[in-house]
Amino acid sequence: MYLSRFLSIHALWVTVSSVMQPYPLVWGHYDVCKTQIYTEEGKVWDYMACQPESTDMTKYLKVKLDPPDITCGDPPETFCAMGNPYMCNNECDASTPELAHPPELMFDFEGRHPSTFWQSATWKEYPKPLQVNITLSWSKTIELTDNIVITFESGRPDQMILEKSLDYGRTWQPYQYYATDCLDAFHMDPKSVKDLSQRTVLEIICTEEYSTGYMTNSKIIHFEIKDRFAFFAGPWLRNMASLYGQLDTTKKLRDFFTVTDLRIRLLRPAVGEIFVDELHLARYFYAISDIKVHGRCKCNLHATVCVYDNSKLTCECEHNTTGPDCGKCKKNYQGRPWSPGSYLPIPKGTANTCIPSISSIGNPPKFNRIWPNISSLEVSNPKQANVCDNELLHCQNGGTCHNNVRCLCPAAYTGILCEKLRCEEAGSCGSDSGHGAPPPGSPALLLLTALLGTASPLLV
Ligand SMILES: [Ca+2]
Repeated sequence: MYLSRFLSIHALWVTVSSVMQPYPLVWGHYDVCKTQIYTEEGKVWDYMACQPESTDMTKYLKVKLDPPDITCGDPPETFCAMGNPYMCNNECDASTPELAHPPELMFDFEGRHPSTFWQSATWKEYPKPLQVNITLSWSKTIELTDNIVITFESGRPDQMILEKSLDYGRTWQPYQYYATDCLDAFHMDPKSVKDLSQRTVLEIICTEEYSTGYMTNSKIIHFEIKDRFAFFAGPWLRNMASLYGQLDTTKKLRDFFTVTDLRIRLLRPAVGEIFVDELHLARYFYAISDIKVHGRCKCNLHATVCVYDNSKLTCECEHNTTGPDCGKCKKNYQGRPWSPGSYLPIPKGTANTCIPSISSIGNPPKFNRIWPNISSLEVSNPKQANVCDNELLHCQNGGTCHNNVRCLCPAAYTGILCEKLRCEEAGSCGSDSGHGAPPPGSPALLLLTALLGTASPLLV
């Protein structure tokens, strides 16, 4: 039944798409962009952002440890139970599969008992710090869509930093600090993600929530993606349109959830007491049984498919775009500057399809330069005369904010924030709309709205 429903939706969508033929540049390839979602009705297509499905990204990463020989078992060694220094009958031996704890055991299927885990050598060189960097690399920009979850087999570390890179590991920036005592470890006041707000959502915090040593039963550390989404989409993430609207217009927010690499810097193992027990250093080590990273290939809203071929992730770009992230227009399709597609569904969003180059279409594309009435804005916002910014005043429909004083609109749009269709102003929508979206009340749009919103009886 679900399949037939899907086919019905798809057949109707094809019909809708054909009705929309007068709007080829905006709509032309946008209808290929759909994602599968699970609803009470089963699995259906959701025609929203043009992006690959979110998935378990640990299947596609490469892991690197630094120092490279930090994994236990070479030479074999005995370690003690964390809570009991006299229980030292555990053995790590890299040459015996049953006693080895290599890094790949952080990413294997969990669910069996006992769990499988990577383990470091013990802190036998104390007081020299026992520090390990675990680097996860995708060689591709990805967007995180769910919490990063690290499950420790031993106690959670006293000090740890989660870092990210956006340039394949050349430069790094902190994502979150974790410590039993943030002030002592990092000179930062402890905070929880729940202390943040829409305005401060990008703040890098130090949290003490997950660093309570080995005395607690919980072995899990989170990097909270969903709590950050919730500042825009509500506590149950029901208002995703609001989040998508923010992502469309705020590059910093998009970049925040984007990474090419992650690095877990383990700086001090769980000690559990104020002093390290120097007589039993085999109690102190790191062990991680599982790391979860959920996300999707970043294709700049120009692809629904990301392929893994030759150990490499690549977007299958639509909309006449190209590059590993669909980050530029194809040759001969540079008729207007490249821009990402939009997260927001049609009609608010646009595919921002790359159009044929000037030489092949005759007329150069024009961007409207809007010079808004600054003084009138100053009245409502005396401290800040911004017409647009990346926080609250967003240029719409693919417009870009220039120096906070004007929106540069795509050719089909006008208005201070590019909110109006140019053809609407001219009263010519429908007659010559090669560069525009259909007017809000057009039959095509009404049919689409009915289809996706309220027409469920049609699909039974
Ligand atoms: Ca495991």
